[in-house]
Amino acid sequence: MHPLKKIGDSFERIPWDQAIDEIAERLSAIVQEHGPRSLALVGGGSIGCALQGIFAISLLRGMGSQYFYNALAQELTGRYWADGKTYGSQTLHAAPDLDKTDMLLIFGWNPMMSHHTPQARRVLTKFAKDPDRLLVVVDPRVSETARIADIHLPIRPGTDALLYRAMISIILNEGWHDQEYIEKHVSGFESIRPFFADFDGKAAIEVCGLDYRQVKEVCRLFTTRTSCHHSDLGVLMNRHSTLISYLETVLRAVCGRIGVEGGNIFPVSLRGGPRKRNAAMAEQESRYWRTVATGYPGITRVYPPNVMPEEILSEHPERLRAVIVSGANPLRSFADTSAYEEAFGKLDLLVTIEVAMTETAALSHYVLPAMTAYESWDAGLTLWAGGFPKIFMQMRHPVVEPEGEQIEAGEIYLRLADKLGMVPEIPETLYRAAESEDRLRFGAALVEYLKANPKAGKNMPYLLGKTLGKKLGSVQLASFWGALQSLPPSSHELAERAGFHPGPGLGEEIFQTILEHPEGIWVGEVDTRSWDHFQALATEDGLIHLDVPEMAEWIQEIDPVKESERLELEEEEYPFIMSSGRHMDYNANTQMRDPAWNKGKRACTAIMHPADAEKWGFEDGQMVKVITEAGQETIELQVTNGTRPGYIMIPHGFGLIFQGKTYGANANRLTKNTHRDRIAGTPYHRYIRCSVKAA
Ligand SMILES: Nc1nc2c(c(=O)[nH]1)N[C@H]1C(S)=C(S)[C@@H](COP(=O)(O)OP(=O)(O)OC[C@H]3O[C@@H](n4cnc5c(=O)[nH]c(N)nc54)[C@H](O)[C@@H]3O)O[C@H]1N2
Ligand SMILES: Nc1nc2c(c(=O)[nH]1)N[C@H]1C(S)=C(S)[C@@H](COP(=O)(O)OP(=O)(O)OC[C@H]3O[C@@H](n4cnc5c(=O)[nH]c(N)nc54)[C@H](O)[C@@H]3O)O[C@H]1N2
Ligand SMILES: [Mo]
Repeated sequence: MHPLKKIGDSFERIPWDQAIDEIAERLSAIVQEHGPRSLALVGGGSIGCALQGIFAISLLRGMGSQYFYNALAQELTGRYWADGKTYGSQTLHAAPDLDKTDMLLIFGWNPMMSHHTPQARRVLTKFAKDPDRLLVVVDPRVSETARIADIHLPIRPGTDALLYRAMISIILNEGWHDQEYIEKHVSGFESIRPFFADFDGKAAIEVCGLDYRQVKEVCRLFTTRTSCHHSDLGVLMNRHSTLISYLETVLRAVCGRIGVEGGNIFPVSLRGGPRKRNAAMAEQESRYWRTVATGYPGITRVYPPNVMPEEILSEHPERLRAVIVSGANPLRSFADTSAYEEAFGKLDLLVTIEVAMTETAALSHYVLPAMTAYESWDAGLTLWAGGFPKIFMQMRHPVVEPEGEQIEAGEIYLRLADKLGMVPEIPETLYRAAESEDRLRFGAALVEYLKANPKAGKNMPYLLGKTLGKKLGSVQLASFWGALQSLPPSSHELAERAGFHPGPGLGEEIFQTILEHPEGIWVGEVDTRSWDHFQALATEDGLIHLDVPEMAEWIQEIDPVKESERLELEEEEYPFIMSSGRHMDYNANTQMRDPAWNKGKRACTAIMHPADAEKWGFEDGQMVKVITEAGQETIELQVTNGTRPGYIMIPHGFGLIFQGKTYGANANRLTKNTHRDRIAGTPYHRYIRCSVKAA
């Protein structure tokens, strides 16, 4: 509820001004002495609370640093990398067209529990019940989504790369691919074809523990129906993650399923417009940094949390020394808690902006209290995520007053930036215009000011925060208004179809309407009659590029003999495979801190198959010790056929300390931060070798 400063071993309450002054002073001293590479930002917004992000990143960049670490690089950056190579932009992602498809093929995705698509349970249940539609789930266990599927392929954990290579090879060998589509929309097909021509698909599918005829039938269905495909953490947080993302694009492309109705389509956002030629392939340009000790690039300019402990503990002169954390809890969310504890202990400055006294906050030099999602104007992914054909937008209103001195996270960054001298001089006229009831007048004054001071545009969020933010009572809301004033021309047509009036007043009209509708609005619509999905591609030639040299060597490693050798090698020391991060009704990342939420539930258990329990002599309800390369944790055992033999699952988001007491096991005491993807640095949380002993 109040800014806190660590003095000795405990925290003392200090006034806001003192906190801002001291932090600004220490930040600038560290950057002056060790260079901007010594500073990193972590998080920059939590799920559902994204508006502070633009302020946080502006502060980081204003200090000259590029080191933005975020959970996206715990899951999606490998896929973004592959999208960049094949579609020409790391921000173009093809989503399943659930409305129009009649077959959905899923790998490693459990939306019945993760709700990772709007109205997941309703949409998926309806889909599964429809006799004309087919749901196929590839998952090692009978997941809640596999349970309602028409076909379930119970794949051996960690072997999806083999299965994808086998499926593509079956499709090409049978001649089931879409030659006409390939000729029209794909480049590099002939050069990658040999990777699949002589591949022993039968042997591969055997290693995957699947039935060859059934897989072949799924291939036939996928190539003959109006099909689409989706995958998620089960493969993203697994062996060969980035390669798998690439193979998925190959599979969809050779089957002609990208950019077609009922296939995988590109959602459209008001901000992006239909064609977003985005050259954000930062890792290829020398002006974008790599991490100094581990040499990882920022994909979509996001760096992988997995390397942060090494970046702090390194002897490199430009190693990380100061970290600002906001809307994230690295000490529980990021892999390898022990490595993080050691690393964060070595920082010269750790500042955490939070709504709770988290494990990360407890280690910090300063803790700054942010308003929660209930106290401030904020929005999540629904703000700019886009849709197809209808585009949704929502801004949440504050519904309660904070009881302490909390302010918006965006404002905390603004105050720091101001103290650090990053906010341009603002003339009285602009302040006065902001006070007027007529926002159009403010808009005109702003345009005048920017004409005279073109460089000030760089600090837009701060400029808006300090002027309009005062009038609106929210710097975050002011920054959103600003973003709506600079919509690209393409957005006007989209918005017109949702009943808005194109022209200079559009941004203001949308802003007003959103304020009047806290439940969200349809803000735009794509005209599907004239819409060409291939307009969205950002490659120079407008084709999907399958020839990706970085993938060539990696694909050839995916061979049934080599893969089964690798898989068996580890089995002796660590007989179990663990999935660290089971999603269920009782967790939401690390956000459920008060154990009262899960009172009377078996919320934090390790689930094990009855056959394993019998083999190892375990009983339901007993405490067990799970041991990995990284460490060990004690957890309650739950025996259930929700998992498969040899495969245990534990949830993440537990092991949280609430009022001095720890509840449940910390999944990330068991994950090793070096166990990561070679390109993206993302963790293998769905494939961790472990042993289980009675505690
Ligand atoms: N209840 C709840 N919902 C959440 C969250 C939460 O903490 N709790 N977190 C949210 C967040 S941040 C995210 S990113 C999403 C993620 O949501 P999802 O991507 O749906 O992730 P998971 O729930 O991990 O589901 C992954 C599935 O992959 C399967 N799997 C494991 N290993 C393999 C494998 O080797 N191959 C294949 N093919 N499948 C495998 C698992 O059995 C599991 O059923 O969930 C969001 N929703
Ligand atoms: N072992 C293992 N670890 C995992 C995963 C896994 O499957 N297994 N999943 C990973 C995934 S997919 C993700 S996305 C990450 C997520 O991990 P993080 O990025 O750490 O995010 P969260 O746990 O969602 O929330 C972090 C913090 O945000 C704070 N918070 C909530 N609202 C606000 C707000 O309005 N303002 C501010 N400033 N703070 C707020 C909460 O108090 C919480 O401490 O975890 C990853 N960690
Ligand atoms: Mo996530």
